[in-house]
Amino acid sequence: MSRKKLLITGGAGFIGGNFVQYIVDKYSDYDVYNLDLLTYAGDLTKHKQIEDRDNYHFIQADIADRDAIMSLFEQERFDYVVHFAAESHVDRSITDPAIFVRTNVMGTQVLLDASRTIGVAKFVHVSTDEVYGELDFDPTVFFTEETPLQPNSPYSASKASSDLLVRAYHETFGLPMNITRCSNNYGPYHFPEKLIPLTISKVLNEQKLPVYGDGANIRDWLHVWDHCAAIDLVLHEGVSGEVYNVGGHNERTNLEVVKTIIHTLGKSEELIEFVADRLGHDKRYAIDPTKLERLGWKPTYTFETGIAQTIQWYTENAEWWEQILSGEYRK
Ligand code: NAD
Ligand code: TDX
Repeated sequence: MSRKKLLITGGAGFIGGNFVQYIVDKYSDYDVYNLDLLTYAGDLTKHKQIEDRDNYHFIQADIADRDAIMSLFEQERFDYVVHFAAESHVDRSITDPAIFVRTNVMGTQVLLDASRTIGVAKFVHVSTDEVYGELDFDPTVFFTEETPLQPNSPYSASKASSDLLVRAYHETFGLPMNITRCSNNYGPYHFPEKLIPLTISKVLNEQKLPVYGDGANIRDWLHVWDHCAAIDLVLHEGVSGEVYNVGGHNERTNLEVVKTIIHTLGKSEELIEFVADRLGHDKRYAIDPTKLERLGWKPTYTFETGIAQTIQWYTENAEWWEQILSGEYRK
């Protein structure tokens, strides 16, 4: 079998970084190209173990740089594209929406143009359950692939826009694609601005833990390695043109998540500090993953096993998140 060329965008970030390592380890017959601009969220120290492998290549580039992306595609003729690169933090999208439109919408469009012009066997667009908007607290109702898109934040609106472009390039130009919509990920190398890594790092430093509003908002947590396996399956087995939701039925209120971390690390709940709520704060996300399960996917972590593994990882790898918090990683 001939070698395959796989382009992974955003492979210096959290999920893309875990996916790069997963693929490089699993497929020695794939040449993996990690394309990343190295924004504040990108960090290559996580790839020390694989950076010398023959089947791993890093390219520093901006997905919105049309000339650079077109010439790269002409030169490399990728078989597959898995697209993670994005501005990903909801709070930042409230203070600075413009960069979210540039990266998430225009950047995706540039990649789509390059993919359809040069031709790829599959374009997998990694999206989010946040494009469906919010659910109320009725535990019998979930997001399915048929739920209408009703994004509420500038971040989710930019992701929904990119989803629609991917869909349109399939319908109009026949681009082979899948869209995955995943619930909240957690696990190793999660940037410490997001709830779980922020809370773990602050508990370890005995600092106050900011909980927005009353802490009753619900997220559906998925271990990043289970997400990687889902994307692998969709890339190879997903029916072109289809959307797949990814989630593991692990709904928790934010307060439950924070208290679990505090108790696991043997600290006091007095660290919790209720702060002003996020603007437009979505109440609840919850995924129905039946369609992906029918394709053959099943999560291996429960929230209990996954959060225990994650807390242990952050405890044992303090030098990774400390260099992020100090800004040292930017050097
Ligand atoms: P992240 O912020 O950790 O990483 C994003 C990466 O993209 C960084 O390495 C950054 O340098 C890179 N990047 C940003 N702008 C770029 C540009 N213009 N050109 C090239 N690279 C650029 O994000 P993440 O949490 O790993 O999320 C990855 C993807 O998964 C995103 O598309 C996000 O919307 C989606 N997603 C995330 C979650 C989650 O819980 N984290 C859940 C569902 C979906
Ligand atoms: O300090 C905090 N305090 C707090 O109460 C932070 C950072 C968050 N929160 C709350 C807001 C959310 O209800 O915790 C919940 C999780 O917040 P984030 O970690 O910022 O994640 P969320 O906004 O749910 O979005 C994440 O999941 C979906 C990712 O960042 C997105 O990229 C993904 O699409």
